[in-house]
Amino acid sequence: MSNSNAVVPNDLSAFWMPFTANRQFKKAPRMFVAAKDMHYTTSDGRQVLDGTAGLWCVNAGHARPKIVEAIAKQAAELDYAPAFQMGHPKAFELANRLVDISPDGLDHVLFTNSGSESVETALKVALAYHRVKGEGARTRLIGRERAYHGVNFGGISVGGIVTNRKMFGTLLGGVDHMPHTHNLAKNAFTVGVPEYGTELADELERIVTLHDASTIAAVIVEPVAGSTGVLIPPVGYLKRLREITKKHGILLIFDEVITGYGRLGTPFGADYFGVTPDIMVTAKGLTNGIIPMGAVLVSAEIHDAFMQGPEHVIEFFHGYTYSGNPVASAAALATLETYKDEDLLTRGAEMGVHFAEALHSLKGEPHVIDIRNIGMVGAIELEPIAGSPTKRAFSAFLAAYESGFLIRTTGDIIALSPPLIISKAQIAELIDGIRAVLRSIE
Ligand code: PXG
Ligand code: PLP
Repeated sequence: MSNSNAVVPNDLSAFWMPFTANRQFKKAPRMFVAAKDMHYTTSDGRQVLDGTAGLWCVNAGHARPKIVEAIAKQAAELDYAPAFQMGHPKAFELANRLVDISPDGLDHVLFTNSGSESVETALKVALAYHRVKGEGARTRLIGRERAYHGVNFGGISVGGIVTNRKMFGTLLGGVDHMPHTHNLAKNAFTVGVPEYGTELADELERIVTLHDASTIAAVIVEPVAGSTGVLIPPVGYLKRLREITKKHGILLIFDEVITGYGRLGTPFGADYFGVTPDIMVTAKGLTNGIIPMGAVLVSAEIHDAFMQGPEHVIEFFHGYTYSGNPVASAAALATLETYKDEDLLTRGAEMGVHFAEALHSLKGEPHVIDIRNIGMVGAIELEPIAGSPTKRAFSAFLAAYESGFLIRTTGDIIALSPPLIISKAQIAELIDGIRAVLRSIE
């Protein structure tokens, strides 16, 4: 059965939804049919305040005119150009703009279509880099417990979320993991960056000693672990990782799929923490979520290592049909312009202070065992219902949706990451909405 004009589809069975409780959803669907600025419109005509920038990606808010217009114009002018052995101007322009706004030392860009593809690209660049340098024994990849690096095989191998890994066999070989840095006993209710746990970075030294540096290609971390529940690194932790990787000739990859494009109140997490990686993985906010696209930035040293041999030979055997797609490039350029027009890459620094204050006012509300924040990201960790983990947070999600707020939950943690255009009044509205939800659920 199908009815292409229906606002609400009449048969939901064909679409196997991603990361969704499909059977439960299809019994009581939640559908968005429109969006503008800070709000979604539901299929039953209600306005929902977007507390999560979609899935952490709509940083400039919804349906921004410059971006919408750029897409329409580009689609009519040059819809597609082959990505391999051909070019089009906007992909080059975009790469230059990205190099301009990213930390010094990241000078070249590879385009992808998602965060997951950006992660795979980064891992492959790291492995191939050592090989072209004559250090082909450096094949190990080091990730971290509780990390999310997308859902492809490389990403789940270096990732540290058990449910995303356990069904899928042996994954990549030669991967090890550092411990995560979350510590409720020591750091609960910290405002901003937590004090305790810097020495956990030294676990990397232990892993290097175990395997020998000569076997390790790269370390990949999210500057702030997002998907797993907003785990903010202890003070000095990322600097320490940088020192250790540099000392041992190991590449440091920052997965900035969430922390990139203004989320922390700085253009990138690297800027916030004053640590420049060798490779930076981005996606999401690059196009404001409107067209799938990712970008991986690499140092000149990495890029230049590949630029050898006969000039007619392909230097790196990797790429996607849609790498640097013209419409995606146009969307990204218009997104970066919108960020610039409205200072959105740094607006979170000031707004984050109001956001933190409002968020931490939830301390003492029912079920709340931790609150944490950085830039325009926040998390409220709830005491799980004994024997039914995730149930309480999911009830909060449903209650929030019913009362007009989109929040995100992972485990028993509520994560917030509103569009960076949010006003002070809307921050207050969102937090008061969550307060009411916490008081209403079991
Ligand atoms: N790396 C990081 C750090 C991410 O957060 C990815 C890679 C993968 O990106 P793609 O575009 O392939 O999904 C992500 C994505 C959530 C949530 O609510 C988080 C993500 C995606 C969907 C939901 O926590 N992160
Ligand atoms: N599978 C097949 C059969 C293909 O021909 C291609 C690309 O040509 C792919 C997968 C990869 O698709 P993409 O380049 O969109 O990642």
